[in-house]
Amino acid sequence: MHGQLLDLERKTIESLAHAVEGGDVQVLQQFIKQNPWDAVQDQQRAMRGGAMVRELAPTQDAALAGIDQILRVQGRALDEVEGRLRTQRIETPSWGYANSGTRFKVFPQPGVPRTVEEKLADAALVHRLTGVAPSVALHIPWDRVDDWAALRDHAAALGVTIGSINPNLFQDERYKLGSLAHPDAAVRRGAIDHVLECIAIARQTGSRDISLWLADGTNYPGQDDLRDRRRRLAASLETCYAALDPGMRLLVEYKFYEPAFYATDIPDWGAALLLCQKLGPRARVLVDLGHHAQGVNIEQIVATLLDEGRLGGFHFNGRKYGDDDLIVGTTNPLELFLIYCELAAAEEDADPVVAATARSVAYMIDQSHNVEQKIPAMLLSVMNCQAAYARALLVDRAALRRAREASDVVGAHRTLLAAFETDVRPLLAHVRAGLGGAADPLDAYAAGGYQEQIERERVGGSQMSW
Ligand code: PSV
Ligand code: MN
Repeated sequence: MHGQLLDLERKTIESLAHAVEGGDVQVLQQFIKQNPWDAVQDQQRAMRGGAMVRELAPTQDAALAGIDQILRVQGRALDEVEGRLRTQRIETPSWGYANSGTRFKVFPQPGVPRTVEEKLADAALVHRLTGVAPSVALHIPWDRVDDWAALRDHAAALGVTIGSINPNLFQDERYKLGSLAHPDAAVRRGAIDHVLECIAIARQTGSRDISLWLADGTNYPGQDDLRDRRRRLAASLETCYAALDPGMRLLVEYKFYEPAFYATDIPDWGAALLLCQKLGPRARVLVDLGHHAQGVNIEQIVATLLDEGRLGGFHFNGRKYGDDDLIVGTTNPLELFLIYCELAAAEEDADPVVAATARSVAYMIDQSHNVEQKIPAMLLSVMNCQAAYARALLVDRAALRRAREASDVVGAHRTLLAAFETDVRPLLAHVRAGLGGAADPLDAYAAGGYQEQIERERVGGSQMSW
C-alpha cells in the first residue's frame, strides 16, 4: 500500500486500487474505513512524494542547509528554530468545522459534523496532519453535552484536548439590548449565570481559558447611558472573574462594531485592557484580527499588550473589510508575520513578565468557512500560522538591532523583510514530518479519503448550524 501511494500522482481510492494487480475498489475502501489513521499515516509518508513536496524534494536538503547557514551567520542553530516550531500551538474552533454562512445565505456542505464528537474528530485530523493543533475551542450552547467528563475522555482518545470555553451572550431573545451590560439587572444576572455555567464546564473539561465576546452596545445616541453601561459591565465581569478557579483566565475580546452600530461596549483594545486591569492579573485581552478598523496597526497593539503583561490570546482570521472570518494569512500574510515577529521577540524578552506573557498566549483560530471546504480551510489556516512563525523565527535580531542603532532605516526594514521572503516550506515539511504529521497536510488530506468518508457517513440527522 505504502509503495503504491509513493508512486501515484493523485491518490484516489480508485487509482490506488487499480494500481495493484487484482485491486478491488470496495475492498480498499473498507480497508481505509477500518484503518483511518493507518491510512492517514501511509498518506503522510506518501506525501514526501506528493506533487508540491515532490517539486521541492530535490532541493529539500539544500534548502534546509541554506536556512541552517542563514542561522549560523546569526550565531544561531537550526535546532533552536526547529524546537520552537515543534512547540507552536494553534487551537481550532469547533464552529469552524460546522455549517456557517453570511446573513444572506448558509450554503450547507456535505460531510460537515452533526455533533460535537464529529467536530472533535475533524479537529483531531487537522492536528494529526499539522502536528501543532492539539486543542479545540468550544462554544456554549452550540457544543453543549450532558456529560463533560465523557467528552473530555472522548477528545483524549482522539488525541486532542478541549481548549477555551466560549460563552454565548448574543443569541438569546433576552440579549436584545445587551447581556452583561443590559439595563435590566435580571438579564445581567442571567448572563452572569451563563458565564458561571461555562466556568463549571471548563472545570470539567480541564480548560484554562474562558473566552468572552459580547455583542453588547447601542444603535442610537441616547438609547442608553454610556457610562452606566460601562459600570454595569464592569460589575458583571467582576462577579464572573471572582468565580474563576486559580488556574483559569478570563480572555476579554473587543470588536469595534457589529451587531451594535452606534456604540459597542468593548470597542477596542484600550477599553478591554482597562476592564482587565480592574479585574485582576488573570483577565487578559484577546485580539481578533477581524475586529479592527481599516489600517489599524495590530502588531503595535500586540506589542503594547505584551509589554503590559496583558495579552491573553488571538482569534486568527483573514479580513479584507471587517469581521470577514477568512482564512488567516491569505489577505494579510505580512501582517500575520509582523504579529508573530512581536511574539517571537517577546518570548525571549529580558523582562520575565513579558516573556511569560508571550509564552502563555492562547493562539486560536476564529473563522467560519462559508464557500471553501471546511477541513482544507482549517489545514491551510494552521499551515499559514506555521509559516508566519517560522519566518518570524528567522529574523536576524542582532542585525536588526545594529541597523536601528546606526539609524539605518532601510537596512532595518530590509532585515525584517529578508526573513519574510525566505521560503520556509522545506523547513516546515521537515518539522511536520518530525511531529508525525504530513509534509504537506493539504495534499495528504486530498489523498486520504477522509472527505469522501465523512460525505458518505454523515448524512441524515439535522446538521449543526454555527
Ligand atoms: C464575534 O464576531 C466573534 O469573533 C466572537 O469571538 C464570537 O465568539 C465568534 O465570533 C463566533 O463566531
Ligand atoms: Mn473572535
